[in-house]
Amino acid sequence: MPDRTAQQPGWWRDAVIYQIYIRSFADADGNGVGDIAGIRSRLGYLRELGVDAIWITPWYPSPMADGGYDVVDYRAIAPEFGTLAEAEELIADAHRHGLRMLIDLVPNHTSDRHRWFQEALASPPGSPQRARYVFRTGTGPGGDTEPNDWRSTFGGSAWTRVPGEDQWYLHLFAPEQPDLNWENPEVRDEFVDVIRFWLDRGVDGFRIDVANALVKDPMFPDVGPEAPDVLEPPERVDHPHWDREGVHEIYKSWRHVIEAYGGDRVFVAEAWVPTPYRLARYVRPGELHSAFNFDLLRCPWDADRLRATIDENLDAMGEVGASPTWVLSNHDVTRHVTRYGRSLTSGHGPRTERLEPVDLELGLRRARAGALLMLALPGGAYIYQGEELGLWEVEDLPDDVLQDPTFIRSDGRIRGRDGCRVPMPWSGDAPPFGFGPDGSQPWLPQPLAWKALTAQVLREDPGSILELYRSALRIRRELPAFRDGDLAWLDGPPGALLFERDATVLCAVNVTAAPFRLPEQSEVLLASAPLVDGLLPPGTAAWLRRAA
Ligand code: ISL
Repeated sequence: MPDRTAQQPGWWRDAVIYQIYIRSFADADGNGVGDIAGIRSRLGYLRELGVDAIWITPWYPSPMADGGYDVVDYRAIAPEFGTLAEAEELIADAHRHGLRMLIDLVPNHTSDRHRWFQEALASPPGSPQRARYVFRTGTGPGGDTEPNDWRSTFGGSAWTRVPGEDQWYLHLFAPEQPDLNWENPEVRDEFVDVIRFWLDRGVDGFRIDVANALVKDPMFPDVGPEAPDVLEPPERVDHPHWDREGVHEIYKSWRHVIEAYGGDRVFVAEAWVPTPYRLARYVRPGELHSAFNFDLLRCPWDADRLRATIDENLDAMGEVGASPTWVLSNHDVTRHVTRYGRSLTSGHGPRTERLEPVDLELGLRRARAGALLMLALPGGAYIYQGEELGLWEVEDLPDDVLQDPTFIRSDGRIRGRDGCRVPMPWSGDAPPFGFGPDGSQPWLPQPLAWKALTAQVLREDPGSILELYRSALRIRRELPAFRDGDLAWLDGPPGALLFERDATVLCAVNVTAAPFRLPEQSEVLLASAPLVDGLLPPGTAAWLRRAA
């Protein structure tokens, strides 16, 4: 077995990082969207929860065509979120609370309102202003047809025509998100400068948005009939615009930039790629520090599939000396309480109109067990805001409040990602549940039933999921067995997962097995649900300690 700790020691290898979707975390000024002041007021909560770091989704000025992933100015803060001075204070505050802080870098595309894109539209074809983006001549008479068959991840063509011209521009996401031309050295220099700008302000690292998209096949060939459906990750290797070899050059150059700053600053890649072995290429020595492994999140609640996913990822990361980074939920996928509450848990989507009924009680039970599984695995983990409260996907949001471009671009066939972005319930009996000041209106309506899931209510219930996360994070911090390292599988009944992290610490998960007896002479450190007659029931996980 490869020695995973052989290279690149560092805090990120086993860190637990909390994802803040800023619009929905805490709204201090009452305008309906979360803000920096709101985050600052909740740092105590995050420290008590026991995470090591936070990652904040884009906070830059943006028309919000895609929740802020359409950036107008990479060196400023959106007025609805605060000011640059407040951002700097937040970084300092986070550090005072012992939390590292990552921010979101969006290098694949800008907003169409970005100065560069406005200049491009105002300049003629072939001009240096246009060369910052990907403009191509249309095909057919008059250039009336798209340059090729590439599809937007949000539905529809990936090309939009410039009015009155035969020129089209590329957008792998919404038309308001034109793709940058990474063949252009000016674009490369600009992002190095942006990275330095934020490192100079003290951030501990960056999450790189669609890290697998920056480089395109220069021949722009058709993708062909297997063009992926809306929001579904591609299956294919050697795709003309996903996961191309050329992206690795960029990340090697960024590694030099960040190393020069010292202080253990890191990059994490967001890259939906077909296999863990493709993902591992992003974290080879000299490239990025970590990369989200979305396989756990795509994996149904099935013991064999979970075990295979875990093994494959440990193996792939081990081959390059990197550490895996586990994720159960984020702002793009159906919350896992809901996924796990469906009999066919097909992973993270799709969010079509025809949804199977959901059993939220079952989903919560499995989500609790899933948390203990994820947090017992070797490597780092991300917690998406609200998963520690057991929030479910809000699937009955009225059409007229939906903002996700996938909803509009799929003609309503896909509900989109708003259901996992509903603002956090903090306290009180009625909306806005402490998300904003009383009387304020959150940008998406919160379910009334969330009054039972506020941080305040759960904090007072020792059996709550919030207390389970807190205990798990405390134990994980205290016991050296949970540090960066390996696992060894032990025999368990079919439908169960049983592994040890060292000779003394074990994790047992009853995925779908009959209740079973835990290994002899072991003491239960933490369980996601009570044992019944000394047996671990289905949908339950436990951490155990035994004498060495
Ligand atoms: O979510 C996916 C699969 O379910 C991916 O295809 C995802 O859309 C893609 O990896 C990019 O996501 C990121 O960039 C988007 C933004 O809308 C997402 O919120 C962000 O996480 C464009 O910037």
